[in-house]
This record gives sequence, C-alpha cells and structure tokens, in this order.
Amino acid sequence: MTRRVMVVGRTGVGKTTLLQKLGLLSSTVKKTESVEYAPQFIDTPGEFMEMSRFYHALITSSTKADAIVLVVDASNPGQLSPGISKAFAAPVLGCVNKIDLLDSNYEGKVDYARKKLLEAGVEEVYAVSAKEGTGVRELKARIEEILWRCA
Ligand SMILES: Nc1nc2c(ncn2[C@@H]2O[C@H](COP(=O)(O)OP(=O)(O)O)[C@@H](O)[C@H]2O)c(=O)[nH]1
Ligand SMILES: [Mg+2]
Repeated sequence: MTRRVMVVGRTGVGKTTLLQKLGLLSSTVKKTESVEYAPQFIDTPGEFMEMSRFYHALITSSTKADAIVLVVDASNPGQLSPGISKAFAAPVLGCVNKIDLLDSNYEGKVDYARKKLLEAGVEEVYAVSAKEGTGVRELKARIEEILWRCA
C-alpha cells in the first residue's frame, strides 16, 4: 500500500525543500510548476494555495495522500482560508518553516504563525528550518506515526 505525504502552502515557503529534508525527494529544488505525484510524496505549486479557484485541485490530490503538511513562512504566514485544512482528505499537520531567519521576537512570530495554522484547521503545529534541519526530526516522527496508523 502506498503511503504518501502531501505538502501544501504558498509559493516559496519551502515545501519542496522540506520534502528533501524529510528524505522523500532527492532531486535539486526547482520551482514546482504542477502537482507532482511520486510514490512517497505529492508536491504542489504554491499558486494552488494562493488562488481559491484552484483549491479543488488540491482537495482532489489530497485523496491520494495519507498525511498532509501545510507549510507557512515563519516571518510572513500570509493569508490562509479559515478551516481550509478540513477540506482535505487526510490529517493535516501545520509547519512553521524558516525559523532560522527569525531574529527578534522569535516566540511572538512563531505563535502568530501557529495561530494562523490553527485557524486554517490543522491538528498540530511544528516549527522547523527545512534548510538547517531544526525540528525536522520531530515533524518526521509524527508524519511516520500517521502513515503507519493508516497502513
Ligand atoms: N532560510 C531558509 N530558507 C529556506 C528554508 N526552506 C526553504 N528555503 C528557501 O526558500 C526558497 C523556496 O523554497 P522551495 O522549497 O522552492 O519553496 P516552495 O515554493 O514552497 O516549494 C529556496 O530558496 C529555499 O532554499 C528554511 O528553512 N530556511
Ligand atoms: Mg516547490
């Protein structure tokens, strides 16, 4: 049985980099131009999260996923549709990425991003740096737990 992790979130938040750091994708990161299906992951273009007319494509893709990670940029979480996670067909974990770039008011910024993710309906939130690897082990462990549960 296939067990797949899908990443969603706005452009440039680090979705593809995170898939690499999770050990699911080995090729070098380039701009994701379309929904990319692989045996272990589904990568999605940020534009699909930015424009509500594309939500249906993400929701359809989510039926092929077993766990979903909704990623935001710690410095600038941006707009997320309230409750959007509940439309997806698999459990959604929230990920505050790029914490390595936070200088002042670390806690305040992570808390704000966490609040945005919880409003979007995620079940739990993990703060990580996909670039440096901080926090990725904890997120990966939780993803694996969810994937094993549905195996
Ligand atoms: N500083 C920092 N940069 C990151 C991090 N994750 C991704 N990036 C950079 O952000 C840019 C966009 O990353 P990408 O994975 O293509 O984002 P995507 O559009 O969400 O797939 C790239 O230049 C990455 O190197 C991170 O945790 N910290
Ligand atoms: Mg990408």
